[in-house]
Amino acid sequence: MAFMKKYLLPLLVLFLGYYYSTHDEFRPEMLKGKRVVVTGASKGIGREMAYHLSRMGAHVVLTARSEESLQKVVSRCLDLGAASAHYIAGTMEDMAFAEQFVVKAGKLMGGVDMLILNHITQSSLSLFHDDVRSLRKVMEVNFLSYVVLSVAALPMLKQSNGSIVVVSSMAGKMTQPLVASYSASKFALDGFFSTIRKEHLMTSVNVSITLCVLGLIDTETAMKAVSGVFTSPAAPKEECALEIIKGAALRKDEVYYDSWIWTPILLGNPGRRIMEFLSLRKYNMDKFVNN
Ligand code: NDP
Ligand code: 2M3
Repeated sequence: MAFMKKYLLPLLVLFLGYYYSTHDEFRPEMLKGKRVVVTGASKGIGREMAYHLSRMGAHVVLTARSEESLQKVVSRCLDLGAASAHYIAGTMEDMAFAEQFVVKAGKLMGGVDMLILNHITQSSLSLFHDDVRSLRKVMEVNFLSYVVLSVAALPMLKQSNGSIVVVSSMAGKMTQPLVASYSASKFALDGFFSTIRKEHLMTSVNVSITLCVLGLIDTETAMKAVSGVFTSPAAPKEECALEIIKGAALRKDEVYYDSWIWTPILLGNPGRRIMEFLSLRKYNMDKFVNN
């Protein structure tokens, strides 16, 4: 009890004080007139993000493979109040499409303020045996295309001091059975984009990177994928989409969204953060920084 009073309580007060002093309030006007690209926007969380952004008065360019669905989403976006709404259909298996898509999106809106990377290739829960072909496809669509899209958007994002938003999963921070390839692709996103975030910090590139760590969300695809294999409460896709946009607008490093309140604390990994902070101090970046 004495230990609690002497150490834990002051630490808690310090932590809460720090948390609230450095965390701005989100206001929907933050997105008004912003030029936002959303991938995987024909259904699920991507579609809900497009709807929220439209209500907030953003410009949106959406993509996915299904032209028919995108058409419907775009017309609803316009009804909801989007400053402008366009779609470009194509597959993220094709890296040339990924690159051209960003360039075209930039031309449609006269620049890009936010790039939301959300699409994944179809995957079902299964044991990994020897399916290297499907692993390669998962890595290409869920990871490599994210890198290609970011590279293509970076010149525009630098100009606007913009943001990259990477939609990941708890399966990109911890391991569970039946999702080996999917999990590998989500861990890869953390390795790559968290490194790039540090490089941006050390080279004064003002492009924020927000990694979103989601638990089970009630999209049609996810509910079908887990049905009969595991039951855990699924959080609502509408709120999930809003939390991603809030975190992105506030330029947070990470957003956690799950139905269990302990998830952000348990997956937040203070050990990793301390090690990363300490290792940064050993660097001399002179060789890599211009002027
Ligand atoms: P959905 O299946 O509802 O949506 C996936 C989107 O990606 C669709 O718009 C789909 O459109 C598009 N897509 C699929 N294949 C391709 C392709 N080859 N090229 C381009 N686009 C493609 O998924 P969710 O909304 O549930 O998930 C969205 C994100 O959230 C993902 O990154 C996922 O990993 C993450 N997440 C979701 C969880 C959940 O429980 N729902 C849990 C944790 C993370 P189309 O088929 O028309 O191409
Ligand atoms: C969206 C679209 C999600 C999925 C999908 C599969 C799974 C469903 C992703 C997770 C979480 C998870 C417990 C492992 C992973 N198509 N196809 C999914 C298979 C659950 N997914 O990322 N939960 C075990 C919820 C975090």
